[in-house]
Amino acid sequence: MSPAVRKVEASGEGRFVCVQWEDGSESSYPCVWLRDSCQCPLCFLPSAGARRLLLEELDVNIVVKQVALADSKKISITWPDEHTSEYEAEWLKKRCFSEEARAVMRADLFLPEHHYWGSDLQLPKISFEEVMYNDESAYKWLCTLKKVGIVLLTGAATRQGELIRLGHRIGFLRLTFYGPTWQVQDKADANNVAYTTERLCFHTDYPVLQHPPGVQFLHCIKQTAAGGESEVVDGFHVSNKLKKQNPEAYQILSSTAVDYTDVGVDYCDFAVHCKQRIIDTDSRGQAIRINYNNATRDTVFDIPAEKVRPFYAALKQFNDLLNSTEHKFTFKLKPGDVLTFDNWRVLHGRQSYSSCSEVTRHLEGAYADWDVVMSRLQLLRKRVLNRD
Ligand code: OGA
Ligand code: NM2
Ligand code: ZN
Ligand code: ZN
Repeated sequence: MSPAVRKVEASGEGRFVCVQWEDGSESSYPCVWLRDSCQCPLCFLPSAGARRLLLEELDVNIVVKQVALADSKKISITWPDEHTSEYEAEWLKKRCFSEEARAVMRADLFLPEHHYWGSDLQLPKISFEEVMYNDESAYKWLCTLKKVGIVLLTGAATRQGELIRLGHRIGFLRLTFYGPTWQVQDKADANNVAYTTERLCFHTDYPVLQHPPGVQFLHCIKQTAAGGESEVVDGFHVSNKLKKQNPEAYQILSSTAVDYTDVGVDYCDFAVHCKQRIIDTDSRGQAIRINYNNATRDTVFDIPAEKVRPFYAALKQFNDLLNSTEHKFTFKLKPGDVLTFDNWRVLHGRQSYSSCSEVTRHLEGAYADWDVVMSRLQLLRKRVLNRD
């Protein structure tokens, strides 16, 4: 049910407009924001859903000249220059500046809720073809990917090209120097440690890029009989643990800029360098992105000599926690499995397998950006929940 307005009036010497709702609650809107958000065709371009009004034209000290109820579902404001603006009740209510209303909007837009996990992970599984053709399944997939950080899609065809299809399902894949999709196989003169039969310890992919891929897909096309098991761990959960158990190590890993490097030839030739903090945090000190691949961590290390050993000690502590049986989850991909996970949150690894003259193990991999995945998630949500 859309909200109705009981009363509207200017307050704070005309600097605010106060709306009293039928349910007795109140919302107060700053005039500068109301003027800036005018929805009239001069100020707003509906076809783009974007503001036409230029900041040059906005008076930050603006006050209302007159405010009135057009009807119970709409208020109208006249500004000192006689420009008039109308605002729908529902539109206003959603944009209420109260702490609670902003929290609701934030949750709707960014789905920040995380379900942390350890070795007890119940790996979420959904059928690959259902995700391809059914919007509810696709919505479920992306919601779970955001919340849990990992989902296994099952029953894909065991041939290359399935990730291209999955990319089209969300929008598009992220191209990198390793190509639009890439083949994880034992290769002669491997240009990456992933393209050998060696063990890969817990890592996130591609911290050498300024904006590392947010989401990773690994499609198992062929699996070796012995070895090659996958390991995953919830990097946010482990970071929280580290912060509690060893605040000093957390402080070092969340503040030290670590050099990464990747030089070689694949999709094209490349020589990439980047500085990343291994635990990237937000303004409240909460981990928001793990940037850790021990293989591409540079031998160039641009920090003072006396800080080097403490850094390694901190990294060891983090690595030990990642590898603890309490935190890591081990499983083995089967042909037709597509592992999808949050590459900013979940660290992954694999056990070694024996080398052989023929190819015994083959995964096809691809990346997507969180921007693209979240965009598809929002569109699917509207469609599935039949809103807007
Ligand atoms: C990779 C990787 C995992 C595997 O290619 O970056 O982590 O199981 N591969 O081979
Ligand atoms: N591959 C799998 O950071 C990395 O080098 C991750 C990337 C080669 C595309 C590996
Ligand atoms: Zn206007
Ligand atoms: Zn990897």
